Amino acid sequence: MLALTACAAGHPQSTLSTDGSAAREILALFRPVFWLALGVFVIVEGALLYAVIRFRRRPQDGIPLQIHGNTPIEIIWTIVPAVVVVVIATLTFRTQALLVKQPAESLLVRVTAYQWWWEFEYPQYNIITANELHLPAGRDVRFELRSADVIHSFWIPRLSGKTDVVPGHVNSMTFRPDDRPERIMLRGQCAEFCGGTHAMMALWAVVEPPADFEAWVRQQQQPARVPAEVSQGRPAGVAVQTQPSPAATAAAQLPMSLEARGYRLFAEKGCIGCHAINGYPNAVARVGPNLTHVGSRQHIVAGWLENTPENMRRWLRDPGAIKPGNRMAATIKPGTLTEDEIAALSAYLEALK
Ligand code: HEC
Ligand SMILES: [Cu+2]
Repeated sequence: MLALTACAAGHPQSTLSTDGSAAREILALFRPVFWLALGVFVIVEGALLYAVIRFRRRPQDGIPLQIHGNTPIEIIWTIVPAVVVVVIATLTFRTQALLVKQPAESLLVRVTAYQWWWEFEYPQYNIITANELHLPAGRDVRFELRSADVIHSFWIPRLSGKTDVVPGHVNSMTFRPDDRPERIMLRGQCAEFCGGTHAMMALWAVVEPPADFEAWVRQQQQPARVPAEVSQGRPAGVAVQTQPSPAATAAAQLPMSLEARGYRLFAEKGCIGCHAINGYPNAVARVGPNLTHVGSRQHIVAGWLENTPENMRRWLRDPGAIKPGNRMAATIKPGTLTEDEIAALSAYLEALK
């Protein structure tokens, strides 16, 4: 079973096929250390097996020859391991020095780990998103790693080694995703046990050509979409209209779309107590993921579910069944939302492209 895991299609989390500078440096260290270790293993275990078989006790044997010490052998088994250790240490220090090198100019991403999801902030672009990390191919990226609660570990195996995310301390990580013409999705995972559903604290890194990244940035910088009926005058706490326009009066007489009802429910059901949506009045909380463009993400719930209307409804129906103990489940329980409200909220959220 263990050997079969090596056959995983596409090696989603393999450190042996790399897509970034830091992962490649680490692999370049891993290879010689692995072969050295294998050599030591074969020699030591081989000598042991040989001795056990060749000098095993036979019926006619008495007490074997008693000896004490052997200076040449002792010198050899002190010097050889010392040389091996010096070689490994030299290679390791070289790699470490490469990994902490700060590029002159880089994209800055502030990562905040929460139980059990990831927030990504791009201060140079004024973007906050969650669980889906967009990176331009061929550009240096520097990460500032912070924790909102307990110790986590940030790890995208094909891009870099893991770095602990420690409360009260800012760690950093730097690497450059390989330049490539097409867009790739790489899975990442929290690598430090952080509570009940730590195993479900994943993320997806989307490495894309610079032009695609710029387009993504422009899209993420837009405020969230407001459903037509709301923006055309159905009041939702946005603007006070003393003299409704004829268009607004006409709009007010139409039945509301699912999306527009979802928009209203987002405040009415208390979602704004935990989630931010840029452009939505008073939705600024950072207890849960920023939902401004949640509809544009390929996954929801920290990389765990594909972002489909059906999965969105499943999540809203009973978040605790999918991720036991998560903070949303403390408020949103089975039955908190009716099926009708779930459909409306899901329609609204999925439209937030
Ligand atoms: C008590 C705080 C809280 C409330 C109230 C709350 N949420 Fe959440 N929500 C969270 C947290 C925390 C997560 C992250 C869960 C995880 O992945 O571990 C989350 C995740 C989500 C996600 C998945 C986002 C993603 O990108 O992974 C959606 C969608 C969502 N909430 C919608 C809603 C809606 C709609 C409501 C109102 C009906 C709501 N939430 C109410 C805290 C809350
Ligand atoms: Cu974790």
